[in-house]
Amino acid sequence: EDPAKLAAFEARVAADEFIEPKDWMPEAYRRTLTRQISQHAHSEIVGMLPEGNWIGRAPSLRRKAILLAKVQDEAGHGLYLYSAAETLGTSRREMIEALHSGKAKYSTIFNYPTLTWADIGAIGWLVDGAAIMNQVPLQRTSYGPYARAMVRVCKEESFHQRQGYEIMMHLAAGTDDQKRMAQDALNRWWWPSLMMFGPPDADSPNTAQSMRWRIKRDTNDDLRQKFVDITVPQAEAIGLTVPDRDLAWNDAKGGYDFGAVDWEEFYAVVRGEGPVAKERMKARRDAWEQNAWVREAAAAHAEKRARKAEA
Ligand code: FAQ
Repeated sequence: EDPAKLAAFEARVAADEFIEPKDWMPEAYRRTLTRQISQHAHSEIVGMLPEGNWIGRAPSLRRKAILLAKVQDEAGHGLYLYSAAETLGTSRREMIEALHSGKAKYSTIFNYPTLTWADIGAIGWLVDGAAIMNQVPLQRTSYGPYARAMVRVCKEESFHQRQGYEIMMHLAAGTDDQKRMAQDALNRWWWPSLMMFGPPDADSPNTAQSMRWRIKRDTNDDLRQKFVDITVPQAEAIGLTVPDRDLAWNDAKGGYDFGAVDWEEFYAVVRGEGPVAKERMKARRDAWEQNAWVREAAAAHAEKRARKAEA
């Protein structure tokens, strides 16, 4: 790679300028962005499954309408992100094939089952809460199309987080059974939510370069700490207990100390061994195959219109 071009690129990144699709960029920058954005897109789409599982069983019409809108928002996020990734030169079809063949990753969090209605509250509160913590700084990521996609995504995620917390608030203030259900959901989703931020900085192969190129604006551990600091008081406010005996406020650092995340579990889930990983991938592959007719019809329609325009 041309050292002068590389130096000019790095100077632009250092000056917080956005890099745009037709600008020169190092191949490794293109590669890591394609990896991160496509993984992010896959997470949005696979992330529709655990909640989609409850649309038909939501406890009221109002809850059903809200959940339906939220799950549709996630599809929209996936589409903006696939579009942003396509500007780097990989087609959507290639990205989807990489997901279906197991080559591309998606967030570990979506490999856990949604057992009760409280899980829908916990996902909005904790999973969307963690997603916002990670995505607000990505509005200033160095790649223009990714940064701009994040603006709208963050606005929607913020609504998702509040609707989840509101479900938890109602359950926690309800009957003993409802409160137990809310606490059980928090117990099961807490640790997997902390894993969403990725491995500890010391074991994160991509962080150092991604921070230099301003693809990432904060490290995995910094975002995890911020998430704990914001979320623990939210649990306390509704009378729920975070399932961590080592959790303690640390005055000196102005944040909570918290227990060790089970990284063995994280790596097992990354390897595809999560509790419902097989079901998730089967649902994605089935949807792709069963809806092939929609893609074919859209392509035939586009071709017909193009022919008409020519004539
Ligand atoms: N799951 O070197 P690092 C949502 C992989 S939010 C699976 O630290 P990096 C909204 C990582 O890819 C969820 N794999 O990597 C929603 C790498 O492997 P590779 C999605 C993980 O990229 C809510 C290896 O481990 N959000 O969907 C995970 O610098 C509710 C080493 O890790 C995003 O994707 C994990 N948790 O940092 C939807 C945000 N963590 O690729 C529906 C954008 C790490 O080298 C319902 N992404 N790995 O083979 C990011 O900010 C970063 O990519 C990180 C990972 C922070 C996730």
